[in-house]
Amino acid sequence: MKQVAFGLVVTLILVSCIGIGTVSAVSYSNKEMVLTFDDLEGGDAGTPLPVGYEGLSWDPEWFYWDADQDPYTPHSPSTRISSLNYGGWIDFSPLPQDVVFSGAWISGYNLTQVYFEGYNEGVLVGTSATLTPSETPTFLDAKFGGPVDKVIVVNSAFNFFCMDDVTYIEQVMIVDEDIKPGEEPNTFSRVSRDPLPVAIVGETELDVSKVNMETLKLEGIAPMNCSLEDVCSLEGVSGKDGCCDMVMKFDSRKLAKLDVIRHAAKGSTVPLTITGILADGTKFEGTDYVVITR
Ligand SMILES: [Ca+2]
Ligand SMILES: [Ca+2]
Ligand SMILES: [Ca+2]
Repeated sequence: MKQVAFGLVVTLILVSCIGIGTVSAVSYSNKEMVLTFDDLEGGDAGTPLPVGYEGLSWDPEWFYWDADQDPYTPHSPSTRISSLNYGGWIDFSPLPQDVVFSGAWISGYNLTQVYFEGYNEGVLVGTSATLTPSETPTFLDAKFGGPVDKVIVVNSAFNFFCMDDVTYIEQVMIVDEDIKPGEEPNTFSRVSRDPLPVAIVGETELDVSKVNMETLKLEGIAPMNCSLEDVCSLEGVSGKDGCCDMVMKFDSRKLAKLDVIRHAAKGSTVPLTITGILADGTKFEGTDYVVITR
């Protein structure tokens, strides 16, 4: 991600001063997360959701399954969740910030009624409308009116409902990614065997030693290796600036197989996004671009 620094231009009689403010690439962006559960296969009423699924804490009563079963229609095929205990809770407090809980898709028998309660620090923030399920999934909009750290799904019957595509808004840190640190433009040859170096630019607001290296992915591909070195600075400038950078090397042959690169025309520009998580749980991402030369 490249951000433009705006200089303040002051003209005083014949003297012009250009003041450059402190430049930071770190900002935060609201990102909608949709938990589809579709990475979980199989399952039945005896299969609990994995502990810590998607970094959250879940009522151990939640179970998942992917087999067809009317009227428990998944909103995203094929996996959805349910519980045999009058609903269940989702605890967002493992995340570094509170979330805005949007809602989830509900289906099932019209023998029950479902609503959400949202809590923050144990205090009720809001209660959704009440939904009577049918075999057609319906979005139950939480409309809590404020951020929450816990949601309770209240179900009036022991069972008879399922839930899918749990949707919430989480803050994601936007960092400065520099493919081929200090170089511009970033050329990429699809026949190259040389590893592609990529840096996350360290700065006063981003201590890259706090990056959990095991979580780093460039378009879903893990680096071959990573190291902490001072090689570049913000705005793609080469050389040391006193702030350590996270420097990774990626297998160019794996990158060349990505659809976005494989299908790109020669000479076109392709965004490659780096994602990862800091030690405190903060999710981050950054985007830089390569120009396809071959
Ligand atoms: Ca699903
Ligand atoms: Ca570069
Ligand atoms: Ca640096």
